[in-house]
Amino acid sequence: MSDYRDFLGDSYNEESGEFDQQKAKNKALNEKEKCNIIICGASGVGKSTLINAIFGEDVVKAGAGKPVTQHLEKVAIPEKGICLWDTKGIEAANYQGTMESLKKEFSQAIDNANDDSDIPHIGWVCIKASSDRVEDRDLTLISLLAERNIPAVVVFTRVTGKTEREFVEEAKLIIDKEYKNFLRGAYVSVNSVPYEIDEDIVVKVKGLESLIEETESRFSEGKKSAKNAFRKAQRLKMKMRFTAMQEGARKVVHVASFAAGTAGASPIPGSDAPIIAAIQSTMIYKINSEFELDADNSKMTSVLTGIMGVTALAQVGKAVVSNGLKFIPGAGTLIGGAISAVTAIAITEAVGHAYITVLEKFYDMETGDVVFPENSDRILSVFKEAFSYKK
Ligand SMILES: Nc1nc2c(ncn2[C@@H]2O[C@H](COP(=O)(O)OP(=O)(O)OP(=O)(O)O)[C@@H](O)[C@H]2O)c(=O)[nH]1
Ligand SMILES: [Mg+2]
Repeated sequence: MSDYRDFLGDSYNEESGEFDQQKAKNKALNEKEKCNIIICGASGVGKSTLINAIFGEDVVKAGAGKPVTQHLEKVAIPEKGICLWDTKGIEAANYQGTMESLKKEFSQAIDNANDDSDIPHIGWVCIKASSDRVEDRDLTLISLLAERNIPAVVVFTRVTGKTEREFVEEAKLIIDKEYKNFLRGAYVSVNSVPYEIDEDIVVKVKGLESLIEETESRFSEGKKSAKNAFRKAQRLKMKMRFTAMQEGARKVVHVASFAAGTAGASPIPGSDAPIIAAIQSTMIYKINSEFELDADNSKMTSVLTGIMGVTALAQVGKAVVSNGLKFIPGAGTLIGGAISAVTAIAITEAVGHAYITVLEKFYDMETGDVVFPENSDRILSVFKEAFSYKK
């Protein structure tokens, strides 16, 4: 675990005592657990529709698509902790040429990756169930993932009736001939949007939750944090999302408290109160990002000021979060100078857990989002009620 310097990074300047909220916020976002998913399939099979159905309507629009190469596009959405790789332009015409270049581009992308954070953790191969047959290109796509040992799920899209279901059964047999050991039955049929056959006959959305379950079970043992990121990012199994967010936030509190302990334990000239207040503010930003909450800066300033006011760090804490205000060296004497490691840990834990309670309280289980009330006083009163630290 990291000491307070690593935890704060460049968001806190020890010399000047300046705390930069924006930097803390960015750091929180950068350090959020991430999952890379590659979604492969021919044009028009329903890749974008599927992504929106799983991760929320705004995903494809919101993510600034970065065309990496001709046939690969990466869409990074740091707030959601996901990066989507989308294959592009795989058409029936000249598919061989296309597949050759995609293979090359895919290999290069992986060979050039700096580390695990640049490699897909999981792949979805989409095949339209209203097709006539399984195409070579679909098998090639599966082979791309198999060669690189990227766990995959084959997703049959637009499964809207008996004909499609029959296609799926046949397709599974064909694919299993070569990839049974690799896929181990990871086939899911979905209908990502309601399909209207006639005015009074509509095929409902289905299969999406199964896709989430199947995907979850496919992550390799060593990819816990990618799996957590996936659990938090998907928006259909809300209980799973909420639990994963809570667990992530509790981990943040643990790490932050440890960092606060290292500040309490080291002989810092002046006082360690400002540093501890900065750690707690950073922790709160990290908890926000665990819950995918992007509250605006002015609201967060008043929330943080209020929270610091509740704790023993009142005087300094207020100074830390008021934008632009520098610390007066020795300000910590206001609360009696050095803080012991034990106290630093205990206060930070108490602040963290009370703040998690706040987000739980304003979490909407239907939409999967935290909705803060307009009035920060309501946020603070929940915090005060939950905060228990007695000297
Ligand atoms: N009924 C039904 N329609 C779907 C489904 N998936 C996609 N569609 C429709 O198929 C069309 C193409 O879907 P997209 O999601 O744009 O396909 P894509 O794979 O992203 O296509 P490209 O980005 O062009 O490669 C859209 O009109 C979708 O509404 C599905 O599961 N069920
Ligand atoms: Mg698309």
